Amino acid sequence: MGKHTLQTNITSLQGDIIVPGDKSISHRSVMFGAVAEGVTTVTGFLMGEDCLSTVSCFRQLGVEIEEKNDQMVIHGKGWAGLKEPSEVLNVGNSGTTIRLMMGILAGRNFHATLIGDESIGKRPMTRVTKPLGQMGAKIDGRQHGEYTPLSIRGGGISGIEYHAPVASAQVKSSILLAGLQAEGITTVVEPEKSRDHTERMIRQFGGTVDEKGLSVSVRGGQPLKGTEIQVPGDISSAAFFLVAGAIVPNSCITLKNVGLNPTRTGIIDVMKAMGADITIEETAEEQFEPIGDITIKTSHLKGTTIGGELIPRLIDELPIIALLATQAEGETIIRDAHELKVKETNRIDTVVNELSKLGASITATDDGMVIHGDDKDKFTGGVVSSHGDHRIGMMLAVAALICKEEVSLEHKEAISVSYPQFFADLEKLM
Ligand code: SPQ
Repeated sequence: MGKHTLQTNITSLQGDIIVPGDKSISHRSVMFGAVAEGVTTVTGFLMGEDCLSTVSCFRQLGVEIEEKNDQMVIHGKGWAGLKEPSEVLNVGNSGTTIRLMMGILAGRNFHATLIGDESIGKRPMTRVTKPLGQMGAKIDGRQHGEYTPLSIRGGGISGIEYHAPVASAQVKSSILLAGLQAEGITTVVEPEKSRDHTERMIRQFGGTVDEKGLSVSVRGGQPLKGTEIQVPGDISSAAFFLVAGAIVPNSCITLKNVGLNPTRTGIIDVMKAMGADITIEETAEEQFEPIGDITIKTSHLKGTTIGGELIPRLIDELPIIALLATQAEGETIIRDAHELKVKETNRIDTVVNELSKLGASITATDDGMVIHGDDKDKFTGGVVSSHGDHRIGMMLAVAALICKEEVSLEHKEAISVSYPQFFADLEKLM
């Protein structure tokens, strides 16, 4: 494991960062490319460990995927081109890989076993195994299909109308991917809108999808055709620099090429409400996914309340938003965020425990946290851990920038899941 000493006492961050490719879109580009007919070329693919797990699983399913310079080239042969894997499929740390791949495998009449790392072994899977089972797939796993290892034999599935108990793009996408192979129409109704990359991807591959409010439907049996995908920068990765720029004194950072899909931009809304000095220049017309450059400067911040429909639009940014709130005047309340408990770690506990070690005053609640601001001078130093969670690791590296004393990070390696060059990019700004 080893401890990594983080940069502390930083007095200014200045410069531009080209944000690496969006993780959610990179996963989906490979999955759709694999089941489409013909060649798909993906530019700006995120070479992070999670997306590489997706690539290796689909290679095991018989799909030819080439890495050419900064492109991934996928030679899709349609749904029927997928073959029974001879070995277990290992998704590593990636919840997106396992849940979306289950939706694809639900329509395939062969057997597959799926495993992941220790964190994946604790993440709930009946949220997808139950609806996919209702469609007709045969799935089993530890605790009646709740935990890995999972085994699946798909094929002969029928469309359903599913009212999802949680707003989850992974649940929605898994059911839609099965629905594209099912008899009839498949509909998912969500309690709140989650990220819509799968819906956009279906259209990009020449398919149709009907969206009415919180309901999304697909017809089974429609052909998908290989295409070109330009992956925008990941707003969830940009988020660490947005917060760093807002809280480190005398800073001005421009984040280039960031995806601005409205189902993902909750952090921008929250930062503006808190008084952040943030400007956005949209550079690409809305087509497949909107893109732009974001500039952030240091400013005085005030506390806010975050809950309701905003939560799915910033769920992965809540750890870094919690840090931001420690530097705001007054109290910030995060609620309706139970889902944080079932991420790579229980992100309510890991955020509260690790930030408390550095001097923050922050309290866990059943569905979020309460952060008491005005801690600017309270941030000292200490030994903290990512607990194997990439977003916790990067949040702590940003927290260290405003610490007065030494900070060491345990399990730094987790950051490679979504942002392998994170520390190199951070150093460019110093
Ligand atoms: O893939 P994984 O491990 O689930 O990754 C995370 C992350 O922080 O990178 C969540 F832990 O992102 C999810 C996100 O929280 C990625 C995702 C997607 O691509 O569809 C959707 C969200 O999860 P969910 O459970 O709300 O659908």
